[in-house]
Amino acid sequence: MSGECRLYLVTGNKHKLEEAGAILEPYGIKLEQAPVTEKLEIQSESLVDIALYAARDAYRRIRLPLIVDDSGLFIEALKGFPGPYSSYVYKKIGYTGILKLMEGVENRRACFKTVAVLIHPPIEKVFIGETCGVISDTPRGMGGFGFDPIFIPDGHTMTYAEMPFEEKNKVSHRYKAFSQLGEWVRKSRIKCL
Ligand code: ITT
Repeated sequence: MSGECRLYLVTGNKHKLEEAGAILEPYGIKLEQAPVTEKLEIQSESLVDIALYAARDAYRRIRLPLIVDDSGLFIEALKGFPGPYSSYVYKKIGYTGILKLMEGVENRRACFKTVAVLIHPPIEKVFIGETCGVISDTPRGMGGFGFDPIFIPDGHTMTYAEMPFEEKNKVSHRYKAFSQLGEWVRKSRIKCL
């Protein structure tokens, strides 16, 4: 790879774009919002399948080197719920709904996962990041987005939403997936726009 590399993120979520963009910057990658923001979301238990399907569909439509980020919160006591349904569940019941489901539940273990799929034909690569921790008893913090106010990553006392942007971006599931992606692009010989 030489010079700057421009890649497109297919998302309607500006927080994802900000976080992933900041993670990829040190790798010489400029992340831009793709000209399509709607992802085709199939129903599946697998984030990898959901992300791959959405990425292939988006590529057919825009024909630009792109990334799809599909993420989810997997709560052990709820058998992995909301997992692949996180987006829908967040819109319907939000984190307060999740806290209600967790009332009186002692096991508060949970993991956030990000699957980032890069499509740059003929290349198709999948990068996975996971950060585990616990669900807090009450929502805390104003930063971040989604379920951030109720997730405390292992080794920390703050929720993601209490952490400064840079700190969440050093420990998060998204950081783990996108830093692998950045590393891979840096080492590869893909041609960039
Ligand atoms: P796009 O599909 O347009 O990219 P989305 O927000 O719908 O945006 P997902 O399908 O990946 O994204 O849904 C995952 C949901 O999980 C999302 O709506 C958030 O509520 C939540 N989520 C994902 N990443 C998160 C993070 O870093 N912190 C907190 N919540 C997150």
